[in-house]
Amino acid sequence: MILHGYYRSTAAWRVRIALNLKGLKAEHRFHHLRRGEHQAADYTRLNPQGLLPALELDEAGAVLTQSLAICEYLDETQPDPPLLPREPLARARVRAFAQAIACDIHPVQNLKVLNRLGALGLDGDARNGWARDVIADGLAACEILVASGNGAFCFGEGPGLADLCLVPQLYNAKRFGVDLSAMPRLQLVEAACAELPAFQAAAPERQADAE
Ligand SMILES: N[C@@H](CCC(=O)N[C@@H](CS)C(=O)NCC(=O)O)C(=O)O
Repeated sequence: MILHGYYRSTAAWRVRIALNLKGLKAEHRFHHLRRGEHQAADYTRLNPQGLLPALELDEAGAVLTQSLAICEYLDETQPDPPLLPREPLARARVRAFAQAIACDIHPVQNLKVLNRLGALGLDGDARNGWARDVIADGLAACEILVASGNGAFCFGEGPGLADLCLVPQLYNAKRFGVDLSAMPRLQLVEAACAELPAFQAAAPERQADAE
């Protein structure tokens, strides 16, 4: 498999964690986001959205896009250890948490949105303030979604889809200066994930293209 990513792409980071949790190897190809390499024709042929990540499978010509779809594909083809619980209600709760981040927080603070805000006249401070506010609002809701849990991870005693979305999003939260003090449960989960080699090896600073 070939994973197309960038060290600081939080969506690619989710897939790196999933691959590591499953013990799956992939070749890594890097596309520099700030230099716009994800918009080059040889990449948009793979992902017409021009977004990272994309996963080229060993099956000739098969390419997967969208990090959550990729993680669920990996979970279905390599079920052990599971990224989702088996029971439907519990599965729906984990997916809801993951989507709260991947569908409702991350896209609003994504590079192309910040660039567009810049083009509309917002200066750097205002753009960063935008990102900080949307991440803070979204993560405050995430804290409530997992507040009643008492496992080490978002939903129980093992890491899964929710955790692999949370950790990269917390990294972005810190980058943009979000105050996490009112989110103790999210911070505990982050600390538990940080103990695991699968999360450690997926961290941006451990990637070959890290700057
Ligand atoms: N929903 C997509 C989001 C992918 C995405 O937005 N990736 C970012 C990097 S984290 C990207 O490629 N951004 C390029 C841009 O904003 O121009 C997924 O989960 O895969």
